[in-house]
Amino acid sequence: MRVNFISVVACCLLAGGTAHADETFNSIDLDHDGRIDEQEAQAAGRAVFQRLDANRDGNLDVPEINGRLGPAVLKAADPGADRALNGEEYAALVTARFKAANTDADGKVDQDELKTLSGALLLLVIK
Ligand SMILES: [Ca+2]
Ligand SMILES: [Ca+2]
Ligand SMILES: [Ca+2]
Ligand SMILES: [Ca+2]
Repeated sequence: MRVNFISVVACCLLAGGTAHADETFNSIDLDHDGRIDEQEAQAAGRAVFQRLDANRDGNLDVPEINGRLGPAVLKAADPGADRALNGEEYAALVTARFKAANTDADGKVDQDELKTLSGALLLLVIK
């Protein structure tokens, strides 16, 4: 009985998580083909960039990034080493994470790919 109860709870939690993920997915998947192409990822990335750029100077500095990216990630994504990401640097990061998440290299990230660790890292920069 106890095992059954736990599996029912786990089932509901998973279902809830999926419903939320679908909502996010749909908002990024602009043409609703069930997959995210690089253009859609970049459009979502630009929206995130604008949302995070509180002082609208075209750069995300460390407080604006607000823990979303760790220091090592920021350093790697910031070849100019000014400790801030401009739009171009941020777009390059989105591209890199998009490619990493698209494990079958078919040009699109589907829902299963988005559920992987690489997919989670992609979501961090586009939602
Ligand atoms: Ca799509
Ligand atoms: Ca800024
Ligand atoms: Ca920079
Ligand atoms: Ca794919």
